[in-house]
Amino acid sequence: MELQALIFDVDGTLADTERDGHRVAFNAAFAEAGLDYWHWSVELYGQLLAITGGKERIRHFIETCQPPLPAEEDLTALIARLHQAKTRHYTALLAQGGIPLRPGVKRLLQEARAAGIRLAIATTTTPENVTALLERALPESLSWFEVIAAGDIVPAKKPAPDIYCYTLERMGLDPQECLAFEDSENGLRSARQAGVPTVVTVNDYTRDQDFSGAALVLDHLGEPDLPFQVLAGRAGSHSYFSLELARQVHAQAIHSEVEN
Ligand code: XBP
Ligand code: MG
Repeated sequence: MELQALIFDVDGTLADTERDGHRVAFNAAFAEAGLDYWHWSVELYGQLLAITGGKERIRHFIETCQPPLPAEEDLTALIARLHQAKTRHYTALLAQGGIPLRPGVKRLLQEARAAGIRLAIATTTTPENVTALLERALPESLSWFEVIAAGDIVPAKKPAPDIYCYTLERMGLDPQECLAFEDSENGLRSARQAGVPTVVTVNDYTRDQDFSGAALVLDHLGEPDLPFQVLAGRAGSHSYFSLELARQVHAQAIHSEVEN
């Protein structure tokens, strides 16, 4: 099957948004609500990232760390209120400073688009967050993605395959006609369970996770003057991730699935 589309995760993949973006916004929301004892350090946040989705992550924190809670408020209402504030802080933070796209992302998007390869997003994050990121980092790209599947649009978040299944259905594509880009084990599991071959670009929070089943694992997509490092899989003589390499990795992945 020919490669028809690239499907991108957002957080950690398009941009390094977690440590200096989402985490900071969660803490700002906690402080604003007067929850003085709630603070997610860089290290604690790394552990909390095992749970995808901001609302789910707050609930997990409450259940496992048992921080002091404000009296007389239903837990679901408290979480919803904190998460709304967090989204406000996060989108404001992006609008002010912006978080740059990771190496090679813009170049690959442009190359794919010029070649008529279809583009989509499959993410756990809230839709406003995707818009805020891209509006600042690469505004024209918002119209390049024919599907932006985000947040609560499916009830089961990554590592469940639902967000990828939804994206594939909307695009009318077979999973084997696509290549996914993820940065985490949860994201990889989501894409693989949906049957989509997946390239992983790791970051500081995800570097040591289990990426078995990935078609290729890199430190980043690379640029002509910033070669990537191959952490698993084969990239031949390539030193940055081009559409040619995307086609090659996709073909290898399909071929090895047929063999296994
Ligand atoms: C990203 C996430 C998101 C963000 C927070 O996972 O887990 O929850 O951390 O976003 P992935 P919200 O990259 O695998 O999609 O607070 O908007 O949920
Ligand atoms: Mg991610």
